[in-house]
Amino acid sequence: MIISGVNLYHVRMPLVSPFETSFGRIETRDCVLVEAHAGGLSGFGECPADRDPGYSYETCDTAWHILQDFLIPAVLNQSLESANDLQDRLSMVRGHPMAKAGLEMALWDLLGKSQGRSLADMLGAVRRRVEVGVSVGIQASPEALVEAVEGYVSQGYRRIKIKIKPGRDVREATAVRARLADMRLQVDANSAYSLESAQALKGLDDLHLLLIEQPLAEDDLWDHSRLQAQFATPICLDESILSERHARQALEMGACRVINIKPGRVGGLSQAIAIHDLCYAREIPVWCGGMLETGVGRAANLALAGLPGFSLPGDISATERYYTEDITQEQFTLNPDSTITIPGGPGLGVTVDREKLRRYTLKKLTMP
Ligand code: NPQ
Ligand code: MG
Repeated sequence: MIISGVNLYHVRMPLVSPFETSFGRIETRDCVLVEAHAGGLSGFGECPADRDPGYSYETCDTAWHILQDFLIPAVLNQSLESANDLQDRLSMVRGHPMAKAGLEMALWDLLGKSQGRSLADMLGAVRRRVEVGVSVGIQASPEALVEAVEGYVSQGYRRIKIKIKPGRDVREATAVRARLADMRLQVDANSAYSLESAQALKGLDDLHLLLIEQPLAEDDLWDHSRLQAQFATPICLDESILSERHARQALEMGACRVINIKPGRVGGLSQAIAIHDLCYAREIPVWCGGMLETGVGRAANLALAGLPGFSLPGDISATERYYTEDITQEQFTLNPDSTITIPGGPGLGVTVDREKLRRYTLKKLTMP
């Protein structure tokens, strides 16, 4: 497979409602879409960097620069038979995992289309539908949060994650638990606490949560291991885990008991699979995170979550939870059992709607 050309699209899509986390609030979602051409086929990938460096240091503009000036030149007109071939070509770029992940995903889509195989099949998925939950942003009050959560429960979601930050944590989680005694419930702090300020979270330990996600800084495995020793509830790491090596070290250190896997954060689907395989062999539960993806990234997340070790519901909600209209012809819907069906067509199994892509594109680049 020889990639003869690549298009980049900086896309901005309006959200159904604002999404607030400990690092900020957004009303529109930006991302970079990568379209790679080979042998008359076109493959799409999604780089889930945001406009601002809140979740990670990468932004749409840094990803654009790294893709345009380093990653795409390294793969154009090279013979690539696998994601590993591609990653070998990209290994001279330090960091920038989301930029790499977008390009790798486009290659997987091309490989699948050329072989007539679905991504789920190529990755080793063992199911056709995956259990999913919903991530609920910080709301104006605990009452407003309970109301928002109940709305999602009535739509059929059977696992709820609430975003927390200092001062907006135990009271919020307690209010949701009081209303939903048996709901699978978890919280995500997006790195907003220190070992000291996280003492305020002790009350969470009585709420039968599935997990507490990323309470401390992304570069702080050690304090996570000290915090985990103080909590019965499993700590789950998200931002801290950028590679299989990080995952192994975090587990060996006791910094977490669960891992959230996102292809973008770890540099691509191939590294996501490596982390899955490590955790599966050690019987460590993993689940697929979400980055408010378009239909392109959502399709890849669904295929990944089909692997056998994904034993907890993913942050892969129905399209309508985030967008009134997506740039793919396919819109993902929630099945009555809180699952979403993995696409079965070749590659990602989605078709980008060219007219909608044009409508939401701020900037386009064609290489060479
Ligand atoms: C998480 N995702 O698990 C992330 C947070 C996240 C679904 O909670 C723009 C603005 C992009 C905010 C991507 C969910 C974002 C964002 C991810 C938040 O930590
Ligand atoms: Mg998270």
